[in-house]
Amino acid sequence: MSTFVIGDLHGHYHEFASILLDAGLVDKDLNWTGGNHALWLMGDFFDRGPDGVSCVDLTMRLQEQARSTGGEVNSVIGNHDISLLSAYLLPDKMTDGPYGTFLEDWQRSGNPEDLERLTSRHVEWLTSLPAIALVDEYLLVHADAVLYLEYGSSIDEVNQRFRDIVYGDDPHEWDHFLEVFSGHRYFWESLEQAADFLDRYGGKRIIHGHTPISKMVDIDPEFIWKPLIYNNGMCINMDGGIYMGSPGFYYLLPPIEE
Ligand SMILES: [Mn+2]
Repeated sequence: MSTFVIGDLHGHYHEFASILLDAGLVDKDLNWTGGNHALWLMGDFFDRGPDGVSCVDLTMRLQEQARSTGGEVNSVIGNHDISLLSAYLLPDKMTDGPYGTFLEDWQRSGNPEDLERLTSRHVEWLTSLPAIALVDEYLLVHADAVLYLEYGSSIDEVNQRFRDIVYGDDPHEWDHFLEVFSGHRYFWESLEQAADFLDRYGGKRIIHGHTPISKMVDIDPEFIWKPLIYNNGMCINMDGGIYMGSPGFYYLLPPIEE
């Protein structure tokens, strides 16, 4: 059994389908052919791109199909997923920031069609996604940001806190959450910060998305077809920047030898 990881999709459904085909996880009709393999997404299904709802629909359908063959499809939740949820769940409440309501704030990078097509079924699925997952000694988080540490000292605690916030309707809590969830480069800043993060939550490698690789190193997104591995191999950035022109890619988690 192997684990495949795919980074931030941002509504790029066709690229998602191509990556899945390329990985051999689906057939040409996009039905699961991954058997008992696992596939993890890194969150940020929405915004900056044309069709986030179809990305989620396909993921949800593959999750069902994979279950029936002993496989697994899952995702950690991203800040843009939370941002869309805020527009759906508390559209008219005011944020603390300069842009007015949660709906107006979301509209700056959101696709109106996604909000129109979003159903309670999608919302239920999105709100159930974990913030952090430990998969074969790899610690998966969407963002390379410090916020997780603010919300708990164990994986279960952080996942529970995330859920409490999205099931709640306190605009200040939502607002703060969205703000700290948009931090970047926390692991890139220092190897110690990354090591402490692993000490806190467990695992031997951090896998994240959220910060396009071209914003860390000087490479044209069109030529990014593999993750950026940094901090002596401790950190793996999966965000090729599909919305900036990267074709996207999958990463097959190698066994960790130490
Ligand atoms: Mn993000």
